[in-house]
Amino acid sequence: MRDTVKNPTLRNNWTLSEVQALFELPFNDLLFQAQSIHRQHFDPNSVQLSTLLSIKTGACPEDCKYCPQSNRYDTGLTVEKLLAVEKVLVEAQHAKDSGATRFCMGAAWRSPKKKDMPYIVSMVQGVKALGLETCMTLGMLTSAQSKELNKAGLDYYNHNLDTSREYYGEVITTRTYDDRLDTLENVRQAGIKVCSGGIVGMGETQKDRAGLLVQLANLPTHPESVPINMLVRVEGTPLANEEILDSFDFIRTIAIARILMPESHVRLSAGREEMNEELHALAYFAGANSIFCGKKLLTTALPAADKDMALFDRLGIKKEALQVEQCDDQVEGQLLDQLQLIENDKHFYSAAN
Ligand code: SAM
Ligand code: DTB
Ligand code: SF4
Repeated sequence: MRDTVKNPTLRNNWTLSEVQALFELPFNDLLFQAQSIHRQHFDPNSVQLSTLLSIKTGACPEDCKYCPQSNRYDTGLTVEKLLAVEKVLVEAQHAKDSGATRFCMGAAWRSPKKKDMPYIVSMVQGVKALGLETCMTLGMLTSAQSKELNKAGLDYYNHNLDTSREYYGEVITTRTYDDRLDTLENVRQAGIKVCSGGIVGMGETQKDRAGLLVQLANLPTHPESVPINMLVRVEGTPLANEEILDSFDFIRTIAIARILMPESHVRLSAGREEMNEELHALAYFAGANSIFCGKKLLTTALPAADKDMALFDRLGIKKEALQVEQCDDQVEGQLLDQLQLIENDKHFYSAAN
């Protein structure tokens, strides 16, 4: 089964030097290897669509140097309190109508407080009842909070390691690398699927990019979803003037994520607004098979959805359909209806077949 990484032949003993050697391969050799592995595990012409919604925006006490939502940097962001559950559900319905199969809700928190949990639980239950997969990213989670969210029906939790352990302290000082690993462990133990990746283009070295991928691939179970974000350089953040990462180094990072975590969805995540169609196509060839699609990421822009769909058409890519094996009894009826609709939509590839 592709989405719960249970295959005992998958490796989680990668060494840094092995991964650095992959980064040193000639570009065509690396892409050939990544594409060959991709084809063994996925339909190469299918890409999963997720939609993001910021459910609580800005005024975050953390100091992540890349982030427009930290209260330490003046980025001109409009701060918003936790959205009402009804408002979230309206947005989730729009996302579903636009073809997304997963709805990701993000909050600018260090971690959720006790008073927030009932609202968060209602959001998960409501979005799930619409027949969408649910994902949240709320900062650090305790074991008890993870269990509560699993019970509510949360499918995925996004919590990024962001960079290598060595470079991490250059970017964030208000929580440790081990805090992040603890949250990933709590989420995994609670039975929620893990979405974890990082950001490139923050001034890190190639060794740091290799170090990040080694950390992710050597987790006891690979994250089911691995977002690779290109830094969005937001005015007012300390990284606003960071040098842009070479496009081919970005593609190499995606290709190596694919090689190391063959059964995971690798997401071409933030930064797409500044990537042209050719770079998108290369990322899909390197093994990226998921994107955020919709009006925006959390606070920054995304390419227009019709632009993404036009490129899918030109490349013969189809949207990945929701996998029936992931649903629970409550939403099965709605899913079957959805699958019926999907059969009539030429953009969809059914991963259930
Ligand atoms: N506050 C929670 C946390 O940090 O765990 C959840 C929301 S936070 C915005 C989610 C992720 O977005 C971060 O871990 C980071 O990887 C990514 N992110 C934030 N700002 C970004 C930027 N400017 N460019 C690329 N990725 C970014
Ligand atoms: C992830 O890895 N990238 C998304 C999602 N997980 C939450 C967030 C990207 C945020 C980019 C900056 C912004 O829009 O605020
Ligand atoms: Fe806060 Fe998350 Fe942004 Fe860090 S990445 S400042 S924790 S919202």
